[in-house]
Amino acid sequence: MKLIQAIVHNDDSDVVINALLAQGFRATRMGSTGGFLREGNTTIVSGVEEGQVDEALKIIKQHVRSRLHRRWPQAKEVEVSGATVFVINVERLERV
Ligand code: 2BA
Repeated sequence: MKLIQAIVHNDDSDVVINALLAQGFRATRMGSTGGFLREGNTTIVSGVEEGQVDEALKIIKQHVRSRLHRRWPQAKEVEVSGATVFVINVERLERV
């Protein structure tokens, strides 16, 4: 089993979660804050079988977009990716 941890823009989070759930995935949404921009984003956590990782990543990619962001008027623009995704090995999952 794998744990997908996807950091997405708040405005994309509903549509990503809905699309994952519609395809039978389970997911948890966590409010988070980017360390650099210090703005709210959403971390979506989903435990999936190894063979489902690619499908879940495809769904995430289909429902996010990158954005240019400027922290203050004089600052350089940065490109915030649609999703920053970690895929982590899960030793064990229990629902008791
Ligand atoms: P933030 O940390 O607020 O970063 C927002 C965007 O600012 C980044 O977009 C990147 O374009 C830029 N940025 C971040 N750190 C920078 C630095 N030290 N110098 C110059 N520019 C910098 P993304 O890379 O797409 O990241 C979007 C969000 O994903 C991040 O928000 C953070 O919440 C998370 N993230 C990205 N990489 C991560 C990592 N390696 N570990 C944990 N969280 C990460």
